Amino acid sequence: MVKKIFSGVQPTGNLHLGNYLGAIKNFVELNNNDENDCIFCVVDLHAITVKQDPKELRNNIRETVATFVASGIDPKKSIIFNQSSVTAHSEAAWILSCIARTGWLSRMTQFKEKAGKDKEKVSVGLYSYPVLMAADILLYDATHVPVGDDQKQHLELCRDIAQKFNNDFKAENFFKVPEPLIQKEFSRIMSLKDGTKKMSKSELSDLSRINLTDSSDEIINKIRKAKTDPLPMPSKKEELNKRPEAKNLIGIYSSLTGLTFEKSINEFSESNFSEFKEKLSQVIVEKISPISYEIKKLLNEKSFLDEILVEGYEKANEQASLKIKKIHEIVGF
Ligand code: AQP
Repeated sequence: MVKKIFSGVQPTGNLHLGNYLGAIKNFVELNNNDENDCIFCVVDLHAITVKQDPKELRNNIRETVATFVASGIDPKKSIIFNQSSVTAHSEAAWILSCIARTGWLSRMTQFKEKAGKDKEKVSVGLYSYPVLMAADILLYDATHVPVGDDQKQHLELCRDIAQKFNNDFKAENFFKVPEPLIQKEFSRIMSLKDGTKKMSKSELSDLSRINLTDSSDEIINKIRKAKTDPLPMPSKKEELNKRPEAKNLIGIYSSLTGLTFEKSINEFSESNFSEFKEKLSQVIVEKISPISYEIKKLLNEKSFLDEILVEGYEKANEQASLKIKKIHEIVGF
């Protein structure tokens, strides 16, 4: 069966190792499988749920496209486009927001985390963000959605919205109910400064994350300064449950080398963190440096990046326009 893949990344700058290991690495594998039909979206409408500087946003959109291509996504094989260019996304999001229930949205933990204590002051868009995400996916009849573990709840909401729309309008199978594609292990990369918080673009401290554009020296320095605990490296997997920072660093090592947790633990069992950190930096530099080099090179080829978005827009818009037309008919417009 052909898998129809859809996923998105926000052009909010500072794309990091968490985005790469949790999502983009998986996108590349899916792109490389000829049986898949992939769409990767730069979700700029999602980005503006928090304040963005227009000039920076424009640059970040190009940088996200450059990151996709530098990581190995082939724009001739997969559709790469910008969400705001296909107006059906905003339109479908409004229609689906009349299907989604406020009770469903108020259970979303990412909103609670991002809004923090000041819920009254965040944008309405931040609250309804998961409905727009459902529109993104459902417009293309995506069957599979590769995301990091943090997006699992939003995907469940998307499934609920699809099913309710189909039931309410007696439109059996009109919206495909998509499956999440979440890696079983290492699907949530944590901050280098706090192993209980996810690695994130918006975290103020740059030392908390490895950016995909970091130089080798920056990577080495950040890993050297990464938080650990006073104990030697663990000798058993069970020990990691109480040692979040060690678990995260070993997880990053395993994810990049393709080794299991157990094999990585055995390799460094009871040695010093400094020895492990040296090897970890080396592995990260080996993986990230070529991507970083390619991103920087592509950022000087603005017209090439813009052409990818124009071609992607044409293909995505063709599909989304057909679907939104059918949605209009079903709804009674
Ligand atoms: N720490 C992470 N570990 C694993 N996967 C992650 N993803 C993000 N952070 C991690 C996955 O990356 C994809 C793109 O994410 P996004 O840019 O759309 O937004 P996000 O999840 O909100 O990313 P950030 O870094 O946390 O941004 P801010 O700080 O702005 O909130 C998604 O598939 C996501 O799961």
